[in-house]
Amino acid sequence: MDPQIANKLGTSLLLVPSVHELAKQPMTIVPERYIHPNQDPPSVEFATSHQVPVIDLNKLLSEDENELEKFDLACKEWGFFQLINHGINPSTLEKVKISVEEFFSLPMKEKKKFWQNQGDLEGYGQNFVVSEEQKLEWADLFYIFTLPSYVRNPHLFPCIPQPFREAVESYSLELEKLCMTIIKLMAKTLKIKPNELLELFEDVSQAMRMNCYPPCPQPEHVIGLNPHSDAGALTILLQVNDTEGLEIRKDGMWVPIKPFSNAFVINIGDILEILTNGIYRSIEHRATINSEKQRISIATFHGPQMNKIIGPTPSLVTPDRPALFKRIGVADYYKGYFSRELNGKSYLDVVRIQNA
Ligand SMILES: O=C(O)CCC(=O)C(=O)O
Repeated sequence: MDPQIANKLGTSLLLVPSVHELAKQPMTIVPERYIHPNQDPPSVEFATSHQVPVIDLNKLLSEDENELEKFDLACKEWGFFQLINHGINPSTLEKVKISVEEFFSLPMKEKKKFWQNQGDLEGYGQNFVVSEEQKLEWADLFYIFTLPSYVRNPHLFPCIPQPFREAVESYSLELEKLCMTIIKLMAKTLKIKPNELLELFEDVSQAMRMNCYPPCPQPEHVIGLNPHSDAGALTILLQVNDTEGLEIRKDGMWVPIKPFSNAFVINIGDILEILTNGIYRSIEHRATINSEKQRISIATFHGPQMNKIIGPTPSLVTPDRPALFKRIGVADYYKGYFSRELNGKSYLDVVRIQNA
């Protein structure tokens, strides 16, 4: 793959101020540009009886039929699950969590060294800002391409201070392995030949989005991350501190997620929905803000190589279940996704076959 492809996925981004800096100022009313009126509140009542499935990777790997069935249902009905007993060394998690927290708490003059250039996805700042009128999210992010290693930005990645860079590198490799394990298990539960999916994920592409959501005096009027589904195949989310904020839309209601300590929250992205011909579904989610506490999360996105063409996997297209999506190049899918404001699952319609 041309290393330039990854770095040129976002071309119409506008630069915005740091919310981390803004939130340090004394404030009772947030600036108008951050106010998102008419947001649906979370359904706490629904959440008390419905929580995302908790999947035990140890059990899946020992071929526990009940767990495999639970995993298959989680991918079909929720598009989200928490993964426990995932085998990733707790010290790898601890190191990456500490380094990310330290990174966000660096003085602005240090973080400025990583500030996005106009039009770039990578770096410190924001994504999905495409117009001067658009409402902004209450968050700062640090976005980097991590794998394959040859797509790492030579002006960004090597400048990440140690031990943060080393922590990111070990975490990235462990998550790549975990992603492949999950994709193989999906091939099994979908009853398709493993290679039908796996050959797309040779040299998996991986990016990390580290999110910092500062506290806000009007949390119900701002949003940390707009409702969206992820573009890629599989997202592995690590909650860095114990402030909650992730919500997913289930049966039309917003359900808050309560991550277990050191568990991963895993979700299916649009590309996996396309590849599985709609059997496994990407689900809308959003990040809300706390009035007093900062929240930090690391979302690690995995997908096929940028130069691959994707479409429904042939063995999942049958007379009873015709292809629901058109074929499209992976890089083209991402380019369109990153050139718009986040808006639920609407971007998937670009490849949806009408009347299928
Ligand atoms: O911070 C979270 O919990 C959600 C992060 C997320 O959805 C993303 O980075 O795409």
